[in-house]
Amino acid sequence: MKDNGLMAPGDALCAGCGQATAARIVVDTAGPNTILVNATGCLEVSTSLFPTSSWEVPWIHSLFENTAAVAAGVEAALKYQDKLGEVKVIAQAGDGGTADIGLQALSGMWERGHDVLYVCYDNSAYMNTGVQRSSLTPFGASTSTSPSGSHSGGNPFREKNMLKIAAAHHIPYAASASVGYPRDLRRKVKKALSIKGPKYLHVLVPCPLGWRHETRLTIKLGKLAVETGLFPMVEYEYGEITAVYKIKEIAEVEEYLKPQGRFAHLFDDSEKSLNQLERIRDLAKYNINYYGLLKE
Ligand SMILES: Cc1ncc(C[n+]2csc(CCOP(=O)(O)OP(=O)(O)O)c2C)c(N)n1
Ligand code: SF4
Repeated sequence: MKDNGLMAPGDALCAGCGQATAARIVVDTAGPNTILVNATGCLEVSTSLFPTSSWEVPWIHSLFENTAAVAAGVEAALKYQDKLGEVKVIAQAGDGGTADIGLQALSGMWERGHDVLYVCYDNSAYMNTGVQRSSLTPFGASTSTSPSGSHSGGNPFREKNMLKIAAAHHIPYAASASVGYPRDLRRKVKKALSIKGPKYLHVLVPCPLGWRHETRLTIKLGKLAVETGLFPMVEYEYGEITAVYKIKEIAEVEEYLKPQGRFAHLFDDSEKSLNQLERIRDLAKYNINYYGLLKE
């Protein structure tokens, strides 16, 4: 895949960071006529170490709470200058910045119909501040605020469905993607940017530090999340499902969970862990049936 170098090398993201690869693909596909608005989080702090910047396009750091509002303001200014379309606006944030802290500004931006692509890099926790649980942390994952132990099996809650929340705003395009499928991600970015109005991309980005997996497994885990049915790749247009990524052969959830230290406690053969594993298998089965993920 050609890389235009719009996210320059030399950032401070961890080796094997899924977010680094996904962000590079997003900005590279968008091209040089892009303004980026970046919420706080790993991607922001690791690419803007004063006095340097990794970004070869105009880039603004916003707070968590107002990322979508800042992007909406940039869009309005471009509209006033008659430059919208010629220049694209992309907002980007982690799952904490998107599903928790920045959600109300995001909802407002969608409702008002701003011509902005919002990208959520979902590494499923607040990684930058020490792996605290977010509302997108999967059931059973051990984090610093949902640690596994004798009285806890990790995160007791099921994650929010951010894609459905986006689709419920009847925006022109909302899709999920995974860094495990870079060509598919590139296609979705192109498609989103060809559509006028608010667009949302939810990208799964495995994080070796928080998921506690070997750095070489990032892309493989990005694929297995999809192949197990735990992370369905779905496209919505104006609130309706228009495409689903079909799986040829369903992978076992254990194959996905075992290489990740955050799920290590689920393999101690206790009754509690076996029940939790069964619940995760059920979540995967639910997605497979609900979205019709299996290729016939
Ligand atoms: C309102 C607010 N609350 C908390 C923080 C502290 N903080 C900085 S980065 C971060 C975690 C970011 O998590 P996420 O958005 O998922 O991005 P990641 O670092 O995982 O890529 C937090 C909580 C902050 N900067 N502002
Ligand atoms: S902590 Fe995770 S998301 Fe943050 S830079 Fe490291 S690998 Fe990437």
